[in-house]
Amino acid sequence: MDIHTPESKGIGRLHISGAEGIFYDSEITKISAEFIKRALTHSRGKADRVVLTIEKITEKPVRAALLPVMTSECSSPAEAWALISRQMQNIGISQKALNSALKIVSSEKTMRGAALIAMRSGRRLERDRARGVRVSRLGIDRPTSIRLSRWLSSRKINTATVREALILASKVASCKDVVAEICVSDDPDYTTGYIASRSLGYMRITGIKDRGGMNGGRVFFVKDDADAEAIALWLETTPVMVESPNEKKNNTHR
Ligand code: WAQ
Ligand code: MG
Repeated sequence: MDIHTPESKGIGRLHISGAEGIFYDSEITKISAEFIKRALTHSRGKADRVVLTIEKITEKPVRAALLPVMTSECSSPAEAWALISRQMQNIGISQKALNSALKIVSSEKTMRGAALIAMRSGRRLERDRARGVRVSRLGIDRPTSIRLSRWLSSRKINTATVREALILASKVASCKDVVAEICVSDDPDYTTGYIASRSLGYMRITGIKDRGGMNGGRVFFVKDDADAEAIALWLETTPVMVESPNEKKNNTHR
């Protein structure tokens, strides 16, 4: 689903938000209603166009492990960024790549998708820099979903925002050429973001942005010699179902 602002003078339509998932047939009417309700009450603005697309998935989804969740409390974006830099440097992300990432997540000119950044050179690798790479065709299997809801509820964070971000991060982390992700919500009131990688898991970071900020974005750090086109295609089109890591072995793909 995608929602847009009205055309304003000379600017054209702005993309407010999007959401996607893989669902069973029996869930589709309920999920569609939930998506539409979210679209009509979004904190980034009032939409005048909502586009809902429902596609049958014909390929058998590949499996990816649900990342483990932890939370680091930070009280300001500066403190959060210091933590992020430390963690990212530990897994080999260069200063150049971090600077490039900071620029993206601090910008109010938000992208629809994520930037692909080479982890050493810091170069931007995605073909369309205004749009970025939009991760899609991702879901969670039923037993994992039930267990996850229970666990998140016990920590009072069982929201669609957390669940969807965790599923997305788990798909992204399962791509072998992606080394890490940084995410800052573009919703002005959502000040918790996360960093994620196969080794780090899904690390939520509070205070990652100032309340009221219209900035936000996602960055995927990839290996410098990786095929960026192939990564983008995989993230956008390959159906992936996330499941508890104990269900089966931890797969990486591509
Ligand atoms: N694929 C790639 N990039 C995306 C996608 C997608 N499907 N959806 C959003 N983005 C990018 C886009 O640039 C947005 O501006 C940015 O990410 C932020 O998107 O555990 O709500 O949907 O409490 O605003 C983190 C949850 C929530 C942390 C993140 O992101 C927690 C969030 P938003
Ligand atoms: Mg948003």
